[in-house]
Amino acid sequence: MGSDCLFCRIVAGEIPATVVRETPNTLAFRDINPKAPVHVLVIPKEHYADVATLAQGDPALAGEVLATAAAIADDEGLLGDGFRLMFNTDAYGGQAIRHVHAHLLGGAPLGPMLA
Ligand code: D5M
Repeated sequence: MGSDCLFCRIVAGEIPATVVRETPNTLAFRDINPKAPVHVLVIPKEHYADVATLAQGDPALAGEVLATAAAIADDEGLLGDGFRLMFNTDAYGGQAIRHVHAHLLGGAPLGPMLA
């Protein structure tokens, strides 16, 4: 995808981000507009538009994204109290950036998702 994709540009080091974890195939960085005390985005370095194309195209890589998110939840002290991990997907899901990203949210009670 490259220069048209904001998150590909973060992976390439062309745009700064506060990186909290990097693995050979994934990158995690703090959300620029945090909605919770901990708000981290976890992405595969390879461009997939959304979680459906990622999970269907490379399920092992989807698993690596989840494993990276779990490791950060542990690092950030979220295990035990709990956290939210979510993928906004396409138009109805409210996905603004079309490079798949997991939102890892925690550090305070988040309330019910569907009230
Ligand atoms: O969420 C897209 C998320 O991406 C939203 O919470 C803001 C965040 N964002 C946008 N630009 C940046 C940069 N440059 N660094 C870190 N975070 C960023 P969505 O699920 O697509 O609505």
